[in-house]
Amino acid sequence: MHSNEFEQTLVLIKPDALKNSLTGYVLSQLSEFHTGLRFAGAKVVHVTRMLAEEHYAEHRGKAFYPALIEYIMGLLHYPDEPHKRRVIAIVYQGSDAVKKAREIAGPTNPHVAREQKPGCIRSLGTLVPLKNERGEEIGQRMDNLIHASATPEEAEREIKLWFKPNEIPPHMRIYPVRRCEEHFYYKDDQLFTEYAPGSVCLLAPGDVAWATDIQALKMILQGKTSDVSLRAVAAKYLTNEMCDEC
Ligand code: 3AN
Repeated sequence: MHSNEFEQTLVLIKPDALKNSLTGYVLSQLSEFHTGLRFAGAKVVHVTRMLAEEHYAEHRGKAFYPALIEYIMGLLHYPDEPHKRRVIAIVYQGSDAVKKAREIAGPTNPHVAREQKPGCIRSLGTLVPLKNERGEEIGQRMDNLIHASATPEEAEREIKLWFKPNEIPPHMRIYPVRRCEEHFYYKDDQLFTEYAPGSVCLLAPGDVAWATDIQALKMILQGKTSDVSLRAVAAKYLTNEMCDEC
């Protein structure tokens, strides 16, 4: 089968990996020498609740969801040190990028990872019991050190959620972009075309944006339903702007 040397995937080095000083190890495991994958984008992100909830939207409603959100936001590993709450977000590019990063990450559950794939990154992770108010165990939190997109479709959704086009070099961008022709402001889950006090300018004329984001914003303005939610577009523009729980 013909492989796509421009395939991309999103890897997140999560707060437990940072706390355990495993960043260098993870980068080394994923290095071009070992995987053939190249960096297409990289940044340090203070994860807002909005970004966390959009990233893990598929898990909304599950017992472990609240802990999962607090985990990726760094609230669990750095409860009293907001300045240390961050993840490193990386876009890797190369043939079979999604599959290769998933293989190096290993199974989701660190115990399973240790049994089935000793040596994979997640085999160094840990499980933490989750309890309800009565102290009864209701599940487990999986502190598994890194995230790696599950499929090329998920990779596209996640890369567009975490990265603006101008954070990826033009020749490495694989999703269509468009130059914005109007202003889009955001405040309290609402979209405006003119500045409203307290609003944040997401996009201005001349800015380069993901084509699907511009399309979504236009549909939202027209009151239509869009595949990409307003929060999914806004989250990356609010990243490293202000923190909601500092
Ligand atoms: P993966 O990260 O391997 O793609 P997903 O997308 O199913 O796995 O789950 C995202 C994250 O949610 C996992 N990395 C893990 O931290 C957490 N998670 C998934 N399933 C469970 C579960 N059954 N119990 C606790 N946490 C879970």
